[in-house]
Amino acid sequence: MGSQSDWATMSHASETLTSLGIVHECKVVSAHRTPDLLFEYATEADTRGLKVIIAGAGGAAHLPGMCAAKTHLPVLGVPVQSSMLSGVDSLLSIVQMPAGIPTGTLAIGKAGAINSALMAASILSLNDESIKAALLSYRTKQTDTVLANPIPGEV
Ligand code: RP5
Repeated sequence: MGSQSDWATMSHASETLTSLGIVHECKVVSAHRTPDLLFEYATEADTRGLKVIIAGAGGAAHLPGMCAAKTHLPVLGVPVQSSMLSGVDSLLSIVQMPAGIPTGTLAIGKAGAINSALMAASILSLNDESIKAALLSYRTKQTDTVLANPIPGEV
């Protein structure tokens, strides 16, 4: 994520990954404040064994796009809700990548953070049966919870 202030949002991605048993690391790497670290992180990601990168950032959110420019690994961008423009600035900064360097863009805020983890799990499940089982179990539990909780008074 681009700042410690993004952790309130991105912790939801981390918690979801943990609940699925997916080993991961959480780091602050800023496209603006630590650009050399970002280049190093993205350039070395593949050889370090990373498979998917989730990049959460707010405002002029260059982090996912710049990260994707320096690695062929899938980069999932989470627009963090900003105080001035409610995250619409973050969303547009991440989603409108010119052709050639893609970023997968999730929803603004908590929902996007959770879904970034589920999307990462979906990608990893293509080559990992235990993650596939964990993801299917997560979805089944979610469905069962909805079905077990009808609108009060309308059972
Ligand atoms: C972005 O600037 C970060 O991703 C964060 O969402 C935003 C504000 O950062 P702080 O000023 O709170 O550190 O780079």
